[in-house]
Amino acid sequence: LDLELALRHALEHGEFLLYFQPKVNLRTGRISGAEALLRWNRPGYGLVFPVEFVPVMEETGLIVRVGAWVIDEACRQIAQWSASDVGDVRVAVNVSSRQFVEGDLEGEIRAAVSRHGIDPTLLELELTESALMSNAEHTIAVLGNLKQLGITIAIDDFGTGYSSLAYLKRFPIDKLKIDIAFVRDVTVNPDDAAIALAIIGMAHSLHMQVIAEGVETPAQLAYLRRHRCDEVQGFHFSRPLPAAEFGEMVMANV
Ligand code: G
Ligand code: G
Ligand code: MN
Ligand code: NA
Repeated sequence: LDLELALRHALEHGEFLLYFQPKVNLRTGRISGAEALLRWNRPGYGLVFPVEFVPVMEETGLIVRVGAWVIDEACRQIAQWSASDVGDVRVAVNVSSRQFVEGDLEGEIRAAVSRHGIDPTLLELELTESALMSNAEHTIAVLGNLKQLGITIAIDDFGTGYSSLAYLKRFPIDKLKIDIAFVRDVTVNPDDAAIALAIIGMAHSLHMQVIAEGVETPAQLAYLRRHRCDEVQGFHFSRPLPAAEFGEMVMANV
């Protein structure tokens, strides 16, 4: 309860901020965008990570309002970078299941895109399988409208949720994000390798892109590149960074 109050206070007093972790295009070797990751600069505690507070926000429903703030803040940052020497950066935002089901995602995105005057193709959403599976008609309608706007739709933690592969055919999905659980041992565990390769092959056959998360070693990177994974993200390249540091990394990454 104390934590819930503190989180409401945090939203009203601007204690949340976004960090940005680079995504790298394996064909060009260049930074292709970033995942925005929520942080809480809690007075007296320092920087608090999502694992400590996102579950509470999910339980209390506060994630719906904080999620709207994340979208607005991501668009504000995209606009700031576009107007600077950093240039256009595609930013992926995590959307929780409750935010997708209970919130007005489409309305919030339209409002944020127009408020900050950004190109909507610079915005990407990372949705989990569970968010999409709760109401198929709602999912089809919302994703269809977002896609028309030019938003990229990615499935986060792919392969770890409860879902049906049929939804890949029914929903307008652009990208699958291979969960870290299959990436960690991809070069040493044949089962993980088989799953990762199956995801890459299926994604490409369905004309979707594929990104691997949690890439930490040169061996994982080489394996994923050899097997035509499109993008990678992970500590091998960079931890999540404050916006200013991410901008410098982009400018250095000619
Ligand atoms: O940043 P970190 O690696 O600690 O993130 C841990 C988890 O928190 C990830 O699963 C990530 O999806 C989730 N998370 C981070 N930022 C957000 C956010 O803005 N909204 C939601 N719903 N989840 C987030
Ligand atoms: O579930 P989601 O994909 O949103 O999770 C993102 C989380 O993964 C963040 O907490 C981020 O810090 C973490 N992360 C990013 N890269 C790596 C990595 O290379 N290794 C590990 N162990 N975690 C990572
Ligand atoms: Mn994510
Ligand atoms: Na993940």
